Amino acid sequence: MDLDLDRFCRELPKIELHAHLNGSLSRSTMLQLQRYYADAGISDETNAFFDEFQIGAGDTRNLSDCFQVFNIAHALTSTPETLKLATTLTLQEFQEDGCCYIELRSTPRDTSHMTKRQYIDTIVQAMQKSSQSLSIISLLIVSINRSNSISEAEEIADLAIEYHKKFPNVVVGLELSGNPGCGKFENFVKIFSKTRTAGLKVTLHCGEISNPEEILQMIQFKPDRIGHGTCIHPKFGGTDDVWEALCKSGIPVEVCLTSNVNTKSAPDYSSHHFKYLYDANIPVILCTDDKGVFATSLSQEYRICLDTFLLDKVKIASLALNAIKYIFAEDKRKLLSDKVQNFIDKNCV
Ligand code: 6MZ
Repeated sequence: MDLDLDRFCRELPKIELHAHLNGSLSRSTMLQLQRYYADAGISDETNAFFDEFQIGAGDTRNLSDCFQVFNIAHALTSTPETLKLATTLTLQEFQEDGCCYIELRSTPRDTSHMTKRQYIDTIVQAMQKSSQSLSIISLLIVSINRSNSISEAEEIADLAIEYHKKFPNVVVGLELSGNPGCGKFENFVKIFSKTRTAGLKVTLHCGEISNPEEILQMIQFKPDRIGHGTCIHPKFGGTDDVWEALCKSGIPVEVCLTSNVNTKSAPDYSSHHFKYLYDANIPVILCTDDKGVFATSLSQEYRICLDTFLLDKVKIASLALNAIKYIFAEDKRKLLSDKVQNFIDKNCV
């Protein structure tokens, strides 16, 4: 390993635009959360499943299996106190990894200790508090799970609108995620149209499995970004039509290399669809997806990308610089661009 490049990827100020809170919990964060439950006398019942949380390289589980592991994290973030701690520790870890801006996403859920409203409120508070001690800029994208009922999704969307009005600099978007084999985008279109009219940005998990009809509906909806885009190119289960639609749309794609490889959505790094997106000049943003589950970090994703696709320092740093064009906090673009450009000027001679 070239240590110099490792350090370059770590110190490069990076932008994270696709990270699910409960998939991002590190082992050390989970241990702290467990300790909290033990001290509070609440049984969390996660001990037996702890080792199942991580889906590392070579794991036999695939994409549809991976959705079960989030229950383990959910058992550890079921109270306002632990959700707050999980948010704070996760933001800290992203900062330590050289990330200067993050749009963290999470699905509000009712638990026996809090409501969906308290769930959003807790994360917003944790982000505001963290901004006093951390330099990383953090914002929240509220998630709807494809398995949510329509009435549940409406409730979440209304809360997202309410919190966007109260905290426009924190709650910035709504996204659709969850097991791509469940639910249909068309059932959620009205909800996303309503939140968009209210000023929230939209990002959609799109084409995680082959479903050209839905991919086309999503592209025609013109989201601000899409996540994954795995099965859009004809080589990966897409069609010429959907690929052409994506190319014409200019919609940026949040790419999660290790997540796709570890869930076997991509056979290996070198045949990952990143190459096709990049070569077609479709804007790509390197992201982690679930750094805890997939045992990765944002700097590791940059390093893997550099090695696999033989990019040089300027090209890899340009990925971070270009990502800034697609962040939802438009007022932060100048500040962040100056920061990344400064780093490039100093380190890419
Ligand atoms: C689709 C995913 C995902 O929201 O509880 N999630 N949805 N595809 C993926 N690729 C692997 N990874 C995570 O974080 C966990 C939730 O994020 C979504 C799932 O709905 C999962 O339950 P939060 O913070």
